[in-house]
Amino acid sequence: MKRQAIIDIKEKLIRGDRKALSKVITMVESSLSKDRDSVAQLFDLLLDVRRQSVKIGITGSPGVGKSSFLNTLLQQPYFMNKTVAVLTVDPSSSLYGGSIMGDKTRMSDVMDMKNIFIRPSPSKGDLGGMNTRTWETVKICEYAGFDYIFVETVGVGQSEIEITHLVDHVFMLLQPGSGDEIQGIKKGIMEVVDSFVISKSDLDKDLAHQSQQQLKNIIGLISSTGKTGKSIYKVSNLSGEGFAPIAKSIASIQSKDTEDYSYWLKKQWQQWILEQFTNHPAIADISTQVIDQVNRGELSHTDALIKLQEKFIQTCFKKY
Ligand SMILES: Nc1nc2c(ncn2[C@@H]2O[C@H](COP(=O)(O)OP(=O)(O)OP(=O)(O)O)[C@@H](O)[C@H]2O)c(=O)[nH]1
Ligand SMILES: [Mg+2]
Repeated sequence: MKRQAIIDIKEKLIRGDRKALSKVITMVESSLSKDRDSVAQLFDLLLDVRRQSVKIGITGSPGVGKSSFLNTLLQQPYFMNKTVAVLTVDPSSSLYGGSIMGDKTRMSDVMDMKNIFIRPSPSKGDLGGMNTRTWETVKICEYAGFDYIFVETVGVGQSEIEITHLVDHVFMLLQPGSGDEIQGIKKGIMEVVDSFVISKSDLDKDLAHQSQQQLKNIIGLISSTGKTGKSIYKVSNLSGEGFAPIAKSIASIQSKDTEDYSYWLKKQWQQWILEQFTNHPAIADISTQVIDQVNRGELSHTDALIKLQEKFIQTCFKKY
């Protein structure tokens, strides 16, 4: 993209032009070096723009009701005069199945609302999750001036932890009666989730209540004081029951001042180094060889690692 075109698109983006926003997100998602170059120039131009959106993560198992939850939440009166971007991180992995169409239809009530912008964000093989492009997309939406940015992501372990580096507040959705699921939530994840939501409570009200109590007990146990400040809501995404207190709590969420640039920057250069390493012809050759030797029992895995490390140092640092 020519310099002037980048300047123009920046101006449109910060005015909130949706077409420009979509175009920039497509550029962010592209791996072509010309697009990466335009994105770099654009971020450079945006450096002096100060914008802050409240960023909220919605996580939970596939099918727990995340998109339906957003569909109902965004129809609450509080959001009527707010601008909102919804990014659904779609795990491209065949294991979890793509659900772009699912997300669009589950959010059909809000899809055409003027204040709402919905965009599926491919996770490009990052299982269930966030990648540095997701972070860049969130930044771009922030520059576009949205009051709120919601990120929907399937909860598959790592992504629940990682989402905390992207948003100010994390909601985790659980199905009623998912006792085993509740027991199985790792302590680390319990700690990073800010609010829990028992969804689909219309299916069985008693069971939903039981799940809420069970979750309360578990959360109390992991905290030394018994008080965690974490809320546990109970909703029906279909009837809209239980949403008023959630909208109220969202109204009081403050955007964090400290941005997690360092986390994503580190992830970005780690990915880059890994690509350089694995795509280097000399490394590719030797790694196939050593893997074969290890498989045949001719080389120990520890020696294989040493061989690879030596090759890496020879290849990448010989100039210095
Ligand atoms: N009874 C009932 N069904 C619901 C509720 N919320 C969602 N569903 C149904 O559950 C199914 C999955 O809902 P989604 O909103 O697509 O769930 P999701 O978590 O976004 O799914 P993925 O994005 O595929 O992980 C759909 O068939 C919804 O109609 C609810 O509150 N009550
Ligand atoms: Mg969904």
